[in-house]
Amino acid sequence: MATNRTFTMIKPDAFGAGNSGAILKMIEDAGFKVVAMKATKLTPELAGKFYEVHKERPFYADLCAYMSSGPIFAAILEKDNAVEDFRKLIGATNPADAAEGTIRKIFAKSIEANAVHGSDSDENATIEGNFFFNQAERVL
Ligand code: YYY
Ligand code: MG
Repeated sequence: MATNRTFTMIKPDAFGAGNSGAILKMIEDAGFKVVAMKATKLTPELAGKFYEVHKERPFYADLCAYMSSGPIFAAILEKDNAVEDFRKLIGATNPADAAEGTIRKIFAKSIEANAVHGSDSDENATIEGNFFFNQAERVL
């Protein structure tokens, strides 16, 4: 079932650099409403679970270490066509390839420390939102 929600994280590089507010402003200015949000810090085990789909990839161990290296913001966002529009707003995984004006182009430090996460499908948006938030922690 198509939904109008996506899931994002402001990753340790952007959080640590104090860019969370500027990134959230870009997200809100693009028409997304925050329906759940919290600051948290992943353990390596939780990061491993979140990115389990990548467990055979060469970057997996580094990614799990990186994503548990500092605090993050996790959030569920709402907008028509949320998943696709949010992927457009954040830009390509590698900031070197990201379009001008995208969040990753502006804030990412590297392909790994790339400032933000965005779900890649409606199904994964639901799974990822449920990974961080229970029913009482989000706008229904
Ligand atoms: O969905 P997206 O975050 O744009 O990229 P994925 O291919 O799902 O990879 C997840 C995450 O892994 C990416 O945001 C950074 C990291 N990564 C990496 O460190 N090196 C790569 N060659 C590819 C991805
Ligand atoms: Mg992905």
